[in-house]
Amino acid sequence: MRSDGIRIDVVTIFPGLFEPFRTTALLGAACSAGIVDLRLHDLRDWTSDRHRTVDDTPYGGGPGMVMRPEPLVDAIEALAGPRGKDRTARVMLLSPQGRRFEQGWARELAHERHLVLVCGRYEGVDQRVIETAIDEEVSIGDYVLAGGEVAALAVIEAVTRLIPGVMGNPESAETESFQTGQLEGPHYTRPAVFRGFEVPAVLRSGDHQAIARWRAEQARNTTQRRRPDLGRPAGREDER
Ligand code: JCQ
Repeated sequence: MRSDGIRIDVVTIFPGLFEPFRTTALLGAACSAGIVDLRLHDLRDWTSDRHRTVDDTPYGGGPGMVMRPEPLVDAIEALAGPRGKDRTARVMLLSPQGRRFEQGWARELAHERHLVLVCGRYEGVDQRVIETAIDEEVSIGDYVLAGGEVAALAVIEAVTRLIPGVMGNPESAETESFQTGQLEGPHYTRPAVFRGFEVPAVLRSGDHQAIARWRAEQARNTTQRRRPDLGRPAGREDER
């Protein structure tokens, strides 16, 4: 791995789900270039019974199954060591009960050297895993997934695209939505007329100042209409 890169270990019962993301597009290139060291681990490798069992019935009854603590804690400690001040990795459990994942958190994680993402399945993981081995629980939104894998992929993509050298164009990561705290306005490419709909004339005018002003206004309007909860960029609190 490159010395400024990031190592991301994923613990999952479905490591194959991550393969196309590890080998395709910008993340695939970043892995090949050694900027991102994405390591997939099959949780069942830390089981010791003949059936490689990762789940069991819930104490107290109820529907579904719960993930057994032993394989999860063994896996996490093998990858990150015991929880405590000597641990250098951040061990995160994807969970609807977690703190909401946002761009600011992605920006922070992009500076880390080592993440361990733990994917639960079934009804959840035994609470003692969270208390003994997990550093933080992460939610990507208020809905329930069948497992943590899709949520882990969202975190991996949001974090790694911010690492210098991962995006094709280092500028576009900066100017995009949320980096500015606003939504973006519309984008256009050729043809100049599509099914009778024209590209706004200002974008074809060559007047870069006018284009920048128009884009800023579009971003402001889109944000105000669709996401009035998003604050204006710093220093623009008095504008309407
Ligand atoms: C993450 N928003 C929703 C599903 C159990 C930890 O146990 C479980 C984890 C999951 C996956 O996470 C989510 C999720 N953010 O569903 C079931």
